[in-house]
Amino acid sequence: MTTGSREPRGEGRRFAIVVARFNDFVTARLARAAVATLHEHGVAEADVEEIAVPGAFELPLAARRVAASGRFHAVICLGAVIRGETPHFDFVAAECARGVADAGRDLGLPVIFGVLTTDNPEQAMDRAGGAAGNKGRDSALAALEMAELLARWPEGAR
Ligand code: INI
Repeated sequence: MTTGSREPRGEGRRFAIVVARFNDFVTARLARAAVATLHEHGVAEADVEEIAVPGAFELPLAARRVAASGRFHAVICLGAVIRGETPHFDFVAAECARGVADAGRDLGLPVIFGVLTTDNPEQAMDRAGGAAGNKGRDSALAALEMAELLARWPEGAR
């Protein structure tokens, strides 16, 4: 038997969306889709809070603080790291991915990695409502599903 829902409901649950301003021509589209998806699944307007940070590198610290507040059932991190001429991309992308994963594990809360890492702006736009879907929507669905899963599997004694 497999449990877990592809159509998770969000009534009564609260979500934070931490979104990087860097490459906001992409990240604004991710955030819009994430908010819309949460509402489509029953999350009330007052139960979604958007928090902006300068860039993807700042997502882990902000997500950790927001998750630690105890006010949310999941935190969704959104960003777009687009490869340039320098190795900066690799540092930002790697630190962001590791930091977001650590925040979720350390705090025992779903902290969703909705950060695009692409070679160019076209690939990013494709994944922000273009031909390849919208990472913001996918991230909201992951947050809803994980919030539901953790409600079903509360922390045990060990
Ligand atoms: N931040 C991003 O979110 N995406 C990028 O593509 C990016 N690049 O390529 O530089 C980026 N850099 C800024 C970084 O996230 C920090 O905000 C900055 O280094 C200050 O700590």
